[in-house]
Amino acid sequence: MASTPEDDLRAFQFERVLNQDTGRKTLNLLGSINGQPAIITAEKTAFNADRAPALVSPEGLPSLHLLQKNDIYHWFMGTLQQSADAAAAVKVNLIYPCTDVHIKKYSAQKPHMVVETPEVYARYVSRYIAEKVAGGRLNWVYNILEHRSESEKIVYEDEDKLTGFILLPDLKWDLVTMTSLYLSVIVHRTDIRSIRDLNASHLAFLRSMRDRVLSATSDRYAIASDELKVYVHYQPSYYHFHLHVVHVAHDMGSSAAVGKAILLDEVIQTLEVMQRVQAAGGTEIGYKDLEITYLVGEEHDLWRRVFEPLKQGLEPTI
Ligand code: G7M
Repeated sequence: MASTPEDDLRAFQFERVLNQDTGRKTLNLLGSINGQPAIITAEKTAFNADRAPALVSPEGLPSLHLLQKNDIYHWFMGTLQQSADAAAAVKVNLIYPCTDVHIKKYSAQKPHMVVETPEVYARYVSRYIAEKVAGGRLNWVYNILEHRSESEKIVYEDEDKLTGFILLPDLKWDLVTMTSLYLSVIVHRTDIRSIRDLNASHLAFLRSMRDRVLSATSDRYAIASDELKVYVHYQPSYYHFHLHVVHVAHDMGSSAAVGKAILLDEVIQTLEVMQRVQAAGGTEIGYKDLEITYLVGEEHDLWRRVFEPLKQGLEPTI
C-alpha cells in the first residue's frame, strides 16, 4: 500500500540543520525518507487575532511560568492550547524527494548584489533559464494549471490559454491568518519565463490580470485592495510567469524586499514608458534591455556559474 504524506513525514531521518531564522521563527532541516533526500521547513504560525479572547483564557494558556517581575513589568513562559486543524502551532512543509537545487535554496548562505546587464542576460542567464525550464522543475505548476493538484483551492480562474490565469493560495500560507494572506497567480500561457520576456505587447494582459486578481482577492477574503501588494520575483525560483499577492501587514523578509521583489505596478509603469519610447520611433525595447540589480546567494547556481566567475575575471561556466 502506498504511504501517506503523514507516513513519509514521520519516517524523516534527521541529518543536519540547513538554516534557522530566529526572527521569522523558521527552521530548515535536511534528512532522508526511505533512503531519498528530503527537506523539512518548519515555521511557527502567527497568532490568529480572531482567537485573542481564547488565547488569554486558562484553557488557551494551560500552563504559565513567571520568569521575572520588575515594577509594572512581568514576563512569563507558557504553553498554548493547540490543535492541528483549528489552532496549529507550526506549519511544516516537506519536500520529498528533494534535489540539490532545493538543498542549496534552503541552506544558509551569504547574499551578493549582482548587476545583470542585457549582455550578461543574453549570453549567460537566458541559457541558465532555458536549462532550468528543460530540467522539469515545473511539474507542480502544470499540476495546478491542469487541475491535477490544488484545484479545490482555486480562488479565481480564467481558462483562456493566452490571457488566462489561476489565483490560488501559495503553499506558504496557513489558509487561516488573514494578515499573512499569501496567494499566487499562475498564468496559463507558457511563453513568459520571467520579467525578462516582457515587453509593451504584454501591457493589456498585465493590467487586466492585476485588476481581476485584486478584485477576486478582495471579494473572497474581505480585504481592501489597498491592503494587498502584488509583485514578481527576479530571479524567481520557477521560470513560468507568476505573481505573488500578499497582505501588506505580512513581513516576508528577503522574499518581499528590494533585490528580489518588484511590484507589478512598477513593471506596468516601466512597460508603459517603453511603449512611449517605441512609439516615438525608437526600436522595440523590453525588459531584456534593462540592467537589473538583484541579490543572489552564494549557493545559487547563478552565483557559482555566472556572477562569481565574472567577478574574478573568468568565463562563466554555462
Ligand atoms: O520565487 P518564486 O517567484 O519562483 O516563488 C514561487 C512561489 O511558488 C513561492 O512563493 C512558493 O511558496 C510557491 N510554491 C512553490 N511550490 C512548489 C508550490 C506548490 O506546489 N503549490 C503552491 N500553491 N505554491 C507553491
